[in-house]
Amino acid sequence: MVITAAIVPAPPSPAPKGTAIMSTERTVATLLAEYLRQAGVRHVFGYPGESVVDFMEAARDDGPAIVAAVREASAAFMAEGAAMRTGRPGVCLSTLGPGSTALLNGVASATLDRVPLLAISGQVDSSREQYWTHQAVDHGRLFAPVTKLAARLEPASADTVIRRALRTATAERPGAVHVTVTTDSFGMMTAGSGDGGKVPPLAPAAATLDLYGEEPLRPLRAARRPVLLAGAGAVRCSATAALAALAEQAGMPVVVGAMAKGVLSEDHPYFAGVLDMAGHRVIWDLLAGADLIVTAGFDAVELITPWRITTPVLHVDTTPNTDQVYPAATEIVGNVAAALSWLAANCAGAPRWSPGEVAAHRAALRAAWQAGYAPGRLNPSEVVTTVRSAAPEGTVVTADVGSHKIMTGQAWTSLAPRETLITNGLSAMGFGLPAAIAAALSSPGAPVVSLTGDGGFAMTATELSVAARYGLPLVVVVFADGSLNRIELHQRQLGYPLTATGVDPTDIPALAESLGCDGVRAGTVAGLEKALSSAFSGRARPLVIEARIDTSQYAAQF
Ligand SMILES: Cc1ncc(C[n+]2csc(CCOP(=O)(O)OP(=O)(O)O)c2C)c(N)n1
Ligand SMILES: [Mg+2]
Repeated sequence: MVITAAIVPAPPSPAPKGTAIMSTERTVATLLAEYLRQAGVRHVFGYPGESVVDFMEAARDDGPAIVAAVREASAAFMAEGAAMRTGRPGVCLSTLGPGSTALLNGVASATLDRVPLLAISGQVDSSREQYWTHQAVDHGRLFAPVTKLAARLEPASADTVIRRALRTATAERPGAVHVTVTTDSFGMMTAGSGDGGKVPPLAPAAATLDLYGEEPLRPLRAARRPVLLAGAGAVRCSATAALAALAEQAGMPVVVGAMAKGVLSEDHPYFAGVLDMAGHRVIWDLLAGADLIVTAGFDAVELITPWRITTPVLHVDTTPNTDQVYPAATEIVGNVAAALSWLAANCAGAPRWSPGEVAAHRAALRAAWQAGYAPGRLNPSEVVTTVRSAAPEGTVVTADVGSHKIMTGQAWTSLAPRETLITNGLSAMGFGLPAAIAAALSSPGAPVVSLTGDGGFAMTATELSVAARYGLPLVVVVFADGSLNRIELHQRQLGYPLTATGVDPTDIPALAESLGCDGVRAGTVAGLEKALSSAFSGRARPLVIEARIDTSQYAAQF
């Protein structure tokens, strides 16, 4: 079957700065910097070492700006956060050996979160590379399992390999690419470009659609209780308008994956909640009770619990249903926005669900994520909703990983895509604060909030000095429960004594002050409101709020 109707154009390549032909007189370092500028990359997040000083020098005048993190591990998460926010490739930089091994978590995270990332590491001089041991690690073997491509930049082929790296990182499904560059190579002249040295197209998906399997319209037209399940692929394809159109046209509730929050505004009458976050049983009951699930750029990495339901699935994504987490007799593969527009134009019949029915479902979901509420205490859901109420329109929020993420993923009302940055692929602690710093640098003027557990905060707190260095008016809210709560709950469920799941007491406001930030502590909703009262107006220093929470809601729900 050939689908011809309502093919919308793919979104434009993310903001390359023109397609100028580059001069062929370039060192590897200057060529790399020039390509990154042309690809719209404004920051390279990294940590220096001797092997990369030539690259940093090449970028010094015209950019991209080198942003020094406190450690490489955070730099990689900063690059991931910048890419999530902007849609353009994130870039991180390390030296050889200990620098490159420290990048690993953020690089793996970008691959599993389907975020385009270019990780660059220096290496010992090429004359010693094959035998040297001091600080020498084989980057190809180190990064191969956690990237789409682990390549070497050499003067003779740098031009092609940089284009290959950028295109590979951004092509569906996007992910991380690592390039290793020996110290001497950075300073060598490139062989020149035979084919123009242009940044390749970096658009996420083609405008056309392929159809595999059975005819797609018959099950959609026959369905009486269909539900849409949207994921990060819908964000990458800028499918917001098409998703809303299909939801309204067919009268379908829309469940989203955590990494797609905001792809349908959460005040839309057909918004039906976030999968596998707080209150997850209510969402799974909705999906189990549906007679058809239409996925929209949904990816298996957005699951936390196994897919146990038997509802038929119509798979719509940029890639075929290669994961097979669910069986699907029909796959519409290509640009997700185009596919949804085509379905909206061709789904006949009256709306299947009324807005009132979806509102009743949302009320049940809200009751579920508020379960375990402790009167008179500061509840995790109240931290999320209180910060949300204080945050101006257009606020970007990041969550770290733990119980607070599960609550934030459901209780934070997201109104637009790329405003809520969550990792659900690798789900590594230590993502949230670095991602928030990068988001603030990437979108000057946008309010940015980081919601983090006290464990993840302890891993990355010294990065606050980076936010202070740049005068970022970031608001960091630490869910202080003295616990690695998500793991503590497992120990409790198994009846084990608590082992190694405490978080050592820290005077968080004092720590924040020592790193050039303002710090305050709150233990009630009123106290939190007071702390937030001037948080979003005219500050030039980051603000860190230690929110002393009661964990009864977590214990009741997760
Ligand atoms: C780097 C890393 N190490 C360990 C884990 C396993 N893990 C998942 S949640 C969690 C607890 C997080 O504690 P905290 O940051 O205090 O958040 P809370 O659960 O208390 O909200 C741990 C240890 C992980 N996801 N990432
Ligand atoms: Mg905690």
